[in-house]
Amino acid sequence: MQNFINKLSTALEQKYILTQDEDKAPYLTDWRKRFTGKALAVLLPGNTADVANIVKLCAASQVSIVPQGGHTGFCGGATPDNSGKQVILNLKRMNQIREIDSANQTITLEAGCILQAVQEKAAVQGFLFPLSLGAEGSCMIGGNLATNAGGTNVLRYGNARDLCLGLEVVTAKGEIWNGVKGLRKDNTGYDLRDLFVGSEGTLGIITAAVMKLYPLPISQWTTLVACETIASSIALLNLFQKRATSLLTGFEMMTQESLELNEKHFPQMANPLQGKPPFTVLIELSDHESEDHVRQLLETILEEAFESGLISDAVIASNLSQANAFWHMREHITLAQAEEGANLKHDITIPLSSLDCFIKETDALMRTKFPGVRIINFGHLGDGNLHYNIAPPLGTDPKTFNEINEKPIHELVYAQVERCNGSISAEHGVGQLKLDGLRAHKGEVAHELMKTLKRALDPQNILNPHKVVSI
Ligand code: FAD
Ligand code: 2HG
Ligand code: ZN
Repeated sequence: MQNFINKLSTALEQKYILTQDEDKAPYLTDWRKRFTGKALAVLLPGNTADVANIVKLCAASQVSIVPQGGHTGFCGGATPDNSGKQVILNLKRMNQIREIDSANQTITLEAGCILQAVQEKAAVQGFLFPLSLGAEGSCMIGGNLATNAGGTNVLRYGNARDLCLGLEVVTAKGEIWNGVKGLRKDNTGYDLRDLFVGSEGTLGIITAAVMKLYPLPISQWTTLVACETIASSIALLNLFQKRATSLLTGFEMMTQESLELNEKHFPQMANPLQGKPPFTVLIELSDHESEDHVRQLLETILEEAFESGLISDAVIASNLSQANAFWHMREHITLAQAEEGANLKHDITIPLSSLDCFIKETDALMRTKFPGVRIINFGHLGDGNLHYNIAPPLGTDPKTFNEINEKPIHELVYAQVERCNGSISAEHGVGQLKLDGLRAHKGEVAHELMKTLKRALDPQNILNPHKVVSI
């Protein structure tokens, strides 16, 4: 292996080849501290040619590569295995914005750009880069594309895939595919871009992308409302979709149990709504016309919702800092869960028409079979995407509880997801966490097709092996 490390120094300056334990350590464990691995080396390429040269060397020596961005993913996709024979290819040095094309409303950027930096850069030029998620201060565009990240604006602007127009990718052979085009129409055969988006580093290494930009809205209004049932939350969503149409940019749901956990760890984030409603919904409208226009629209819809009994209370944010506080309350649930200790995550989508039934049935089954568990259910209701997370009963050691109950709890939730024709991964991907689950969920034909693609694009199986599909 020393021979291989020596060869690497022909492709990359020595200081960007990390082989000492203390240098590698920050790259070996994911954000959630759920996965840890070992690595032969951590490589920090500075440009696409570096990546291509590294891949060629790895291919020649049969060394497998784990691509890595901010390492904030929830499924262990960016964590190496325990063999100590894989290299981590972290793209953080590739953080240049190549171009903002105002007429085309696109941004061309390298994979290592931090999401928040991209949003800020776009805003300075008067544009909205709509991808937005809790990890935006550390996740990277390459990771967002590789996981097809979702977040809080999908309802209006779509997920990472919908925002992507073109890609630059280094293939498993170390060739560079230049698909850096900002075209909204391009029907030239198979869509290679769509193949790499969401492939979690198993088919190619994304080095750059062309992404869509939108005009910055001139006004945004945020409100928190109280709903007694999930059915009324969905009816409320449909009302907003009908009355506000494309002005509706956020529709998030938090159960009382989720907010209680939040308040336990972040008392400053108490729910401003009265009476601890079973479901708190955060709604955001964005407008390009005027403050008054959107404010009046919001008030009219809320009045209608009160009159028809869909909501029992509402608080409209009176300024930006209050709006931010509402969003922080929503985004801190993940952090509150991390503070509380290990928990079991389920990132699922259910058709909105089956969501009421899913929650009622699954809650009842969960509470009967696993008495005392806390159901930390929240998520992007506008997308039918629930984070149906399970925290162990109070007073139980999370590690011991999860060791015994992880498998049957996942089985219960995923059986319910199947019954409702939903998905076991809405936005977080598959990685190593859901490798087995995917095989069962996807169906044999689809799973075989995925393996065929993997074999065709990476016949040596050197790109992130045993993530997403095993061949
Ligand atoms: P990493 O974790 O480094 O990698 C993720 C996967 O992509 C791995 O399989 C890796 O091998 C691969 N990969 C990384 N870079 C490349 C590349 N350049 N080329 C090829 N493959 C690559 N996700 C959501 O979808 N919605 C949310 O609302 C959301 N909220 C979050 C909130 C918090 C607090 C946290 C910690 C995470 C959240 N996530 C969310 C999950 C995570 O942030 C996303 O999955 C994000 O897109 C991962 O980006 P990353 O740069 O950290 O990728
Ligand atoms: C969110 O929507 C993220 O906040 C995290 O996707 C979800 O913590 C989770 O399970
Ligand atoms: Zn989410």
